This record gives sequence, C-alpha cells and structure tokens, in this order.
Amino acid sequence: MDAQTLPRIAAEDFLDVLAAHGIDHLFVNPGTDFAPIVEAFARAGRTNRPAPRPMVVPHEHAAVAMAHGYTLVTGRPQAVMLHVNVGLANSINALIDASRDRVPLLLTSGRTPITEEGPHGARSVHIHWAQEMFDQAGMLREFVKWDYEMRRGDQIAEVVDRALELAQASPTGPVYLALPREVLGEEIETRANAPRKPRARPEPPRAATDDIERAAEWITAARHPLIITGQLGRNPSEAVLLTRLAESFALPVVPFNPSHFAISGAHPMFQGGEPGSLLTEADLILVLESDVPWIPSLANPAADARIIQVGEDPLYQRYPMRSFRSDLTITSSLMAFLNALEPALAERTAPHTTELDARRNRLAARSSHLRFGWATEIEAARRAETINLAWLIHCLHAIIEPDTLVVNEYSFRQEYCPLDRPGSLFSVGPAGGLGWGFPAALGIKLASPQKQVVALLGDGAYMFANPTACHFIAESQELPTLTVIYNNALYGAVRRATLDMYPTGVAAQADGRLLAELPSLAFERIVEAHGGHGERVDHPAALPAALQRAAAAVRGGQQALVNVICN
Ligand SMILES: Cc1ncc(C[n+]2csc(CCOP(=O)(O)OP(=O)(O)O)c2C)c(N)n1
Repeated sequence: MDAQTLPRIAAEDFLDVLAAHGIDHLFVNPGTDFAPIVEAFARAGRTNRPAPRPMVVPHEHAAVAMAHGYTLVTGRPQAVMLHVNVGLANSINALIDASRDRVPLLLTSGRTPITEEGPHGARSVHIHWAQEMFDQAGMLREFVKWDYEMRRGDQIAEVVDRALELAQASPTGPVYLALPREVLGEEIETRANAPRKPRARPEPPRAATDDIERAAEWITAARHPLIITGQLGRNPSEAVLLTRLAESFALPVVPFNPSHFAISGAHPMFQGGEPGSLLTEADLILVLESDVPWIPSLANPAADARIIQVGEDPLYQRYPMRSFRSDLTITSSLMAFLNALEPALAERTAPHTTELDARRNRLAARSSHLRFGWATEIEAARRAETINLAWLIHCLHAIIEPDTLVVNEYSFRQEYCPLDRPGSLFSVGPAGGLGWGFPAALGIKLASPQKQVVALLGDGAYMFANPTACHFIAESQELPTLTVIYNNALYGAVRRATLDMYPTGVAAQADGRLLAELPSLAFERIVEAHGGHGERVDHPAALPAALQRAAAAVRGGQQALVNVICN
C-alpha cells in the first residue's frame, strides 16, 4: 500500500491539526476505538508528515497527569486519547486535578461505534454494545470547559481548533472531545488550505486602571499589609515581580499552600507558609491567585481589614461555594496586575521612607526569628531516633541542584529547604486528587530532560499513582526521576481529621488510626523491578548519604526511589 495515494481518512486530519497547534505529544491508552488513529500514525510515519509523538501510558490517570506536568513547564497544552468510556473513567481523578489547577489540555477518547453494521468501522466486537452511554461526556462535564462529539470527518480540524482555543482562553482548563470510530475512519478530501493559520487568541484579562490606583492607595495607606499567594509563580516571572515588589515596599509574603515558587524561603520578606499573627493583625490583605487564602474555621482577618483579591477568575466561578471577603475584586492576570501595581506604588511612596524602613526591619526580624525556630526543629530532628518531615525536607536541600525541579505531593516546605529559583516548584493542585505527583514528575521531566526532577510523595500518594505504570514509563521512555517517599505507613491526613473532629471520641483511644493504617511496604524493591535504584532508610543519620546515592543514580540515567521510613 502506498500511504501517499490511499484515500485520506479523518484521523490523519486529526494528527495534522494537533501538529499544527504545536502539540508535541499524544499520550494514549488505546482500545478497539483506536484503529483509525493507529493507521493515521503509521501513514504519517511513512510520509514524514508532522504529527505529535504518540506515547503509550499504561494507565489513563498517569497519561493525563503526565500531560498536566508537561504543560506546567512549557505552558503548551498537550493531547490525550483514551479508550471510550472505560478508559476515560480511569482518568477522571487526574482530570479533576487538571481542571482545578486550570491546566489547558485536550482530552479525547473514542466512542463506541454508532452503527451496529454497515459503514466501515461499525461495531465488530462484543464490547461495542455495552460500552455505549447515553451521555459519555456527562461523567466529566463538570471538569471541562467544553465538550463535543465529532460528527463529521471533514470537520475535525475546525473542531480541534475550537477545542484548543477554548482550553487556552482565560481561565485556562481542560476540554473534552469524543471521537467515534466511524468518523475517525471516514474518507475525506485532502484539504486545499492546509496547514491553516490559527485564529488570533484573546489576551488574558488586565486590571482596570482605576482598580490599580485604588489598590495602590490602599496598600500605601496600610500599616500592616500582608500578601497571600496561591497559584502565583506558574509563570516564573510572576515570582520575580512579586519579590521585587515585596522588597521595595516592605510587604510580607505568605505563600499559603502554594502551587509554585512565589518567593525564596531565604528572603527576609518570606514569612513562612502559615500567616499566624500576620493574618489577624493585617489591616490590608492582598490575595494573589488563591482559592483558599485562609481557613475561616481556624482564623480570620480583622473585621476592618481591607481585602483585595486578584486573579484571572477571582470569583472561582466553577466552585459551588466560596465566601472569602473582598473589598476590591480584580479580574486580571498576575503579570498585568503586578506590572501595573509597581509604578502605581512607586508614585505614592519612596522605597526608603522612615515608615517603610521600620517595617522592613520589623519583618526581617520576624523572619529571622521564624528561621531560628525552623533551624532548631531541624537540629532536634538530626538527633532523633526516627526520621520526621522537617529532617527529610532539610536533607533534600543537599541534593538540590541549581536547576532542580521539585514536585510536591506531600508537605514540601521552604521553611526547611529554601529554594531560590522561580519556576522550581510544582505542587499538587487545589483539588488534591492523589496519585498526581509521580506521573506529573514524569511529564515535567519529559519537558525538561536536562534537569533533575525530585518528587516528594506520601506513601499513600505513591500507591494512588499506579506506581508500576509510572516506573514502567520512567524506564521505557528514559525519564529518570528521583522519587522520595515519606513512608509513615499511614493515611496521616485521615487520622488527623478523625482526631480533629473527635479528639475525645472512641476512635481517638486507638490514636485515630482506624481506617488510616497502611502496610509499610518495600517500595524500594518496586523501583528495582523496573531497572531503577532503590534505597530504604529508617535512621536520620543515614538519610543524607542515601539521597546522594539516589541522586547519583539519576545523574547516571537510572530512575531512583528512596523509601524513607518515618515516625
Ligand atoms: C484519589 C484520592 N483518594 C483519597 C483521598 C483522600 N486522602 C487525602 S489525604 C489521604 C492520605 C494520603 O496518604 P499519604 O500520601 O501517605 O500522606 P499522609 O496523609 O500520610 O501524610 C487520603 C487518602 C484523596 N485526596 N485523593
């Protein structure tokens, strides 16, 4: 067969249009619905047509989380194709993470053949009946911005254009497209106008001048301002701007459950990850891209504090309930906001007024005091018999290289391991669908092959990741990452919740461990089974060398895992 002269099928247009949109990878987990896609890839290979690189990922959750990680680094959406409803169902946890993390992504899956006989691609095996649903997209509609089912093979390019422009419009997020087999296999005319020019995209929103003026006035007038960040730092330039602003205008920064690096943990304006007294004493709080800037049942700002909330979707319109106070709500990208705020503040105050200098000194003293406390915790941990979180995170610091990317699906804290580079931290998104960290680290490594990628996971989170699928990908795709597991043989969060709610209850008599205990497994042997380097450590003194050996293995091209047995 000559691939050049065969009648063209719609699946070829699908690959063409993905390539035209700059999509590097199609992460797939295939089924009987894939025949036209497989044929299209084979034809593209034969004719040298540009196509995304197909990567078979042996679990759908991992496929979506890899795409998520890749996009966090590159900013470019990727595509995923899964097997009809059953494969799609396996991906929904990862889709929820991507959706709440506002990651643009084209998620596609097959749809069982529509016709029972007749057209090319009509039903041909037993499962084709039971896999049909009345509304396949219904199971994930709440977590995508747009969904559609391909109806005509000759329309595929326009539909993918629409999908990708919506995924990338502010606020960005996943979209879903169902691809029936007969439609993918439809014979179509070769397009006269290919490759098509992409439509111009709208810019992310920018704060209105009046709002910038008002925010600058309020910040200048405040005696006890506070900045709380959440997603700030996805674009590393946001962290650069924020740091400059914090320095110039003596503004304390608390990255509260941060997704990314907002400011260095070594900076005097970094005030730890918990606002503490800063929250209750503040007379102005600037909330930058944070869905949950504080926990109202635990502590609240003063009643007369002014609150400014800024974000691309500051109302979090897809959240059913969210009631954080706001006196000025600004819809804006953080780059646009911070770039406009800086000169507006500079117009109102010089960086070295007596008042600002005094505040800067006070904040620097506060952060030194905090730092002393963190150092004391580390010293106590060094001398302990078992490993705790502070010690584990502190020990990571010694293996972190200038370009290391830290993936966090545990409690990574700059308090114990200050980072100094914007763009160096990626935490599981606000939905907390566990299992994200390991495959996201693989996607991050795929996007940055020269960099060291270190993933910090709980033992629970590691098991949620379908570890064998992830280790297989690391091995087969040559993506050596370092996985560090905080192994407390526990769903600690579940235990804490039980003890918080029923501190004197019956469950507390057994330390709240009911339903929370996990077996302490030899995870180091799982990585070894995949050709990787495994370490098991249970004493604080042994941890630094184990991490060094694992990091060296990764530098040598081997994936590595350190199973850290904790107290
Ligand atoms: C997919 C998924 N299932 C269940 C949960 C509920 N959950 C939240 S934290 C947690 C325990 C995680 O265990 P681990 O990663 O070991 O961390 P630890 O709580 O022990 O600190 C669970 C089960 C979740 N967030 N996501």
